[in-house]
Amino acid sequence: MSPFFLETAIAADNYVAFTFFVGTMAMMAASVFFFFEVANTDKAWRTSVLVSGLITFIAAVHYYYMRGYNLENNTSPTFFRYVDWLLTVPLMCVEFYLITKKAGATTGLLWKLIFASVVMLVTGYFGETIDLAHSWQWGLASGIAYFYIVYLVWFGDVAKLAGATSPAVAKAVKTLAWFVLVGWAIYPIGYIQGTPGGLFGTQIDFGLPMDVIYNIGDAVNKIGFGLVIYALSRSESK
Ligand SMILES: *C/C=C(C)/C=C/C=C(C)/C=C/C1=C(C)CCCC1(C)C
Repeated sequence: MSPFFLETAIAADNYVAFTFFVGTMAMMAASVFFFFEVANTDKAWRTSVLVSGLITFIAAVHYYYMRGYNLENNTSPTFFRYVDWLLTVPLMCVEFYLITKKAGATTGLLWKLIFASVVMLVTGYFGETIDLAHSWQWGLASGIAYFYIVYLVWFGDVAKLAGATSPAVAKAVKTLAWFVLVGWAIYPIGYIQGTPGGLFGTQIDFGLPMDVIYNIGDAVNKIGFGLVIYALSRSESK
């Protein structure tokens, strides 16, 4: 496969491939936006906006690859999907850390978030590829790690620290907490669609291919999450 050109046309009815294509473009556009806006951001918020751009940029590179992979093989690019998540989800944890740091967030909190997200993703990967026979058990383990993150951002240290900062930070953390609770819940739906045991012991057909569900999740969560950080950086800048 040629790495640089769209070598095969996307068939008009191949909407899985189309969502990879649109995803690539959206991630690229978002990255350009965040990178350029760093220069218009107050010093204190530049790193946060930069990290938003890194998240969508890493995703753009993976989406470009996954688009070609899916077009050529007509299968899910699961390995690269998880490589992307393993890089971008910990960076989202860094975002939570950066915006609550002024209220005293410690690197201990950062590592808790990163550790939970790695457990969530590695167990999900096992259930989706290596040990399909036990996909619901792996999914359950992944779900427990997920709910631990939900707990931290809704009721744990992240929530407590956010309450001790400016009203704008508290509001942004609340919005990001909704992303984690609702936006991230799109992914288990993809998992239930795409694995034999799902999360409840059986596969359920939601009528959308797993990759479309995951691609929607990524667009909502990576770009949306970044825009919340961007909006916060605006409201806190003069
Ligand atoms: C940019 C990518 C993001 C925000 C990916 C997030 C992924 C998840 C929250 C995945 C969660 C899963 C479960 C909670 C259970 C089933 C297995 C997973 C890995 C799909």
